[in-house]
Amino acid sequence: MKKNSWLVSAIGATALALPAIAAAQEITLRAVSAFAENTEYVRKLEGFIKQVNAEGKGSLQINFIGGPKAMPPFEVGNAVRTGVVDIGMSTGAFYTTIMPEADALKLTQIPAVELRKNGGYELINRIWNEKANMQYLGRVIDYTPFHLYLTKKIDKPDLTGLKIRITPVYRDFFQALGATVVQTAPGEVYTALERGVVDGYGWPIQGVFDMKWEEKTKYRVDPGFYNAEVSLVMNLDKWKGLTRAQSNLLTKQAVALEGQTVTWKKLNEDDTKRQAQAGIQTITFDAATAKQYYDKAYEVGWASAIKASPTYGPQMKKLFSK
Ligand code: 173
Repeated sequence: MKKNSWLVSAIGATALALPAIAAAQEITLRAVSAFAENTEYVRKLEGFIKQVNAEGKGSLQINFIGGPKAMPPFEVGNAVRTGVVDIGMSTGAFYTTIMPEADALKLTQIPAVELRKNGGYELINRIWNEKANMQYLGRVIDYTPFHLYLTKKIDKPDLTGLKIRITPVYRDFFQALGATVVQTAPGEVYTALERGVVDGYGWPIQGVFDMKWEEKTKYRVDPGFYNAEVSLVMNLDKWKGLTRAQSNLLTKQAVALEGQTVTWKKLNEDDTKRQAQAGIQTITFDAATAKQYYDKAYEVGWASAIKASPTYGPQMKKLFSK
């Protein structure tokens, strides 16, 4: 009885909604971010969503659910894989439990715009499709190195006796330099510094101020290394269910977003100055030591990527390196 009356009213509602049949075909994708709402990453994501929603009226809309308050950062990848959400903005380091290859995007030495042309994106999507049930849509940040930030001074690249906050991005490199490592989400860095649980942390050159880490940071070690990666990924089944017009719109706006990644150069310069103004001192090494430090980051990074993925590691190295 109940079921039938529901059916009848459902039919009634459909009949009433008939004039709006075109609107009924519009789909709304749910997006989450592994990074907090007040970051530049989310500002870029919001710009992307605004463009998609403006152009996708009647066809495709994106609803931004939120950042780490809505979903723990290290769970975003899996939520995209399983379809709990449709689109995630995250970094490969946050979903290495799905596939170790994800973290290799930090090793790209050529910008995303070129990876779209040299076969890099085909390889990425072969891997992301096959191993993570994800479509890789595009990169949000480029041209941006990671750095080691410290509360204690060092005079050579030796981290013996220091506890450093990491994610998989920095693990092998900092361990190779002798550090004891502690993995945390970005949201836990401030407290870890405050309580002396860590003597430093890895982070890109930009964004230290978003969570007030300058209050607890005394030194930045130069040079930076790797290429910070934050990207948009989408559930593969959802992607395959899109019409050509819908998927083209997402690709077009992802390409447009990548076209804007040059703005990171300016953002990075601004934050470098701001760090100095905030009293963060720079630790540098002599030229030969600096080169060794930088080269070691890549040596260790690729060695571990290839060990974790003997098939795809070498292919990624070939296409991602200068
Ligand atoms: O949390 C991190 O330090 C991290 O892995 C990361 C990756 C890309 C951008 C910013 C942070």
